[in-house]
Amino acid sequence: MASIVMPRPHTSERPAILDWLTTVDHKKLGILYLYFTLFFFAVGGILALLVRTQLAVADNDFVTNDKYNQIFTMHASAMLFLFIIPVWAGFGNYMVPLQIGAADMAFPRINALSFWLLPPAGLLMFSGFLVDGGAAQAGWTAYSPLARTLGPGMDLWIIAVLLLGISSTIGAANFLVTMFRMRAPGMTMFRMPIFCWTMLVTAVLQLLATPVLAAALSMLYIDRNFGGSFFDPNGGGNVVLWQNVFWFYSHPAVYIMILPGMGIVSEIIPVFSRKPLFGYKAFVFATLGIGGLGFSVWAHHMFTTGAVLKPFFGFMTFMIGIPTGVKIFNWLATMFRGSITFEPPMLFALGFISMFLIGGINGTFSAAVPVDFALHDTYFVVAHLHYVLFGGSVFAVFAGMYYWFPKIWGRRLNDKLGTIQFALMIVGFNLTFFPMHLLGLDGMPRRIAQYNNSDWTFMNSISTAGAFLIAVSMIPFLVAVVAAFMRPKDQPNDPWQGNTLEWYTSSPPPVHNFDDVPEIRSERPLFDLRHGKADGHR
Ligand code: HAS
Ligand code: CU
Repeated sequence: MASIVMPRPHTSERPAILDWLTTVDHKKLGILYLYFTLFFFAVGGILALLVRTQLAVADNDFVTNDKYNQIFTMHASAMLFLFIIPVWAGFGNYMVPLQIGAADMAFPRINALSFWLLPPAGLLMFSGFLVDGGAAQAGWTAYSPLARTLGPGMDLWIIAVLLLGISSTIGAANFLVTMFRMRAPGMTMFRMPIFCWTMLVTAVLQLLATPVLAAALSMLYIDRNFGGSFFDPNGGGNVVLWQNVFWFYSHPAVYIMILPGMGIVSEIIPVFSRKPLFGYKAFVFATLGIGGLGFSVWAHHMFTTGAVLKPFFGFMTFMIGIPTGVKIFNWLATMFRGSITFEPPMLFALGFISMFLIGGINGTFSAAVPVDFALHDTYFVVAHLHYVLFGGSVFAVFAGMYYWFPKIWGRRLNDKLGTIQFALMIVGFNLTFFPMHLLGLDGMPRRIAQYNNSDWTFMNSISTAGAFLIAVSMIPFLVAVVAAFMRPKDQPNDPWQGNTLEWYTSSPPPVHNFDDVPEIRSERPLFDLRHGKADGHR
């Protein structure tokens, strides 16, 4: 069968800035998402350094309690809502249409709307620092009754998170329709790249869970501004209700934050091991399994309220380790006897697997109810969430950056700088977060501005030093990016000998993505082409 010729849209001659502001091209929107989210990664990072400076030693008074609460709340809110969740929409926007052989997303204008909801949300959330009483300070979980009583910064936070929720809901619908309706001929569902599958399941989770968050936030807004008492026992409300609705969204949301990262790692491991992904279908079903089980574990955040069915939620939480374990096994089996090379994308992918494994297993500790009663609200949980979210998600973001940079920007990031960044980051990361396990076991509570136990100073100062090392690890990355942009675009279509369709077209791709799409006979169309198993223009 010959290759399929794609239609070409017109290209327009407009000022570049106008072009960026009005673009509906999934690639440009993807790039805007990446710029936006990396900006908030930096903002969140600076707030984290403030948190760590305050906690470096016992009885520190670098910031007031009140400021501290704002800082840690806005740190987490920026990292989760303005960085990790939308960064996947960024990679997804750029890569999903390319990987399935489409010319764009299904609804390009809705796609632009999904992106343009983010900047006002970011502005609103952070403008809290300018109003009376300061920014939100009830944690990213906004627990009531505390969240009912705080100043207007809390309202700004609620509206911002609502906007972000709308953005991810319509974005999710767009991804689903794109993957269901726009696949190139021959690209069956079970030939879609794993990254697309993880975006698909993520989109389903977003579509089902985010409206619940929107409802929760609306109730909180009504409680705060219109005399509601959803979460006020004095008016017949229930504070645990907030936790139920919040976690019904936010536990699935932790998989929203990790699944696409797992997808990226699953793209990288086979390419740099020169082997097909071990157990493609098992991987897809494991992803679906995590998605499904993800809705039945939320109450593991609420064991200590005593108001949930502990054996059920404990058991389900253990169960969710199984599909995740399948994935770890798949990645290891893919590497087994492969001819592995250690370019930066692979280093970050390996960092992901090892660090996420630690985070996953220490999460399972808290699934055991009696253990959770000891660990809940201690630094152990903070260690867990950072091993999965930084050791997992953030390592995957950088894996994806190094891997797809040549495709997106036509230039390759310097390997040496990437290796240095990785080395600094993994050391800094473990210095920062490993001691938190020990502090948590020793009973150090989380979400405190000060501790007056000088026994905890040693571990805390190591942790603070590690945080600054993580900050330093961003320098080689920035240097690599600047250096790359100072060179002309020189990347071939397929610099890594990839497997998936995005490597078929030029780097960066033309506006219409593909001049033609090769025959697709497996989940590795480019491998098939290189080995003469399919037709294409090359
Ligand atoms: Fe979690 C709290 C349990 C995955 C993020 N998690 C959090 C918070 C965040 C977060 C942000 O059950 C704090 C929220 C807050 O601010 O209060 N989590 C788990 C479990 C998994 C898990 C069981 N979490 C994630 C991911 C996240 C994330 C992914 C984001 C990216 N988490 C909890 C619990 C709490 C919690 C409690 C509440 C704690 C508290 O008290 O507040 C699983 O999905 C992890 C599965 C992965 C593995 C590793 C690979 C599996 C293999 C198979 C064999 C492993 C076995 C386990 C048989 C398990 C290799 C061995 C077990 C032993 C004990 C040795
Ligand atoms: Cu959870």
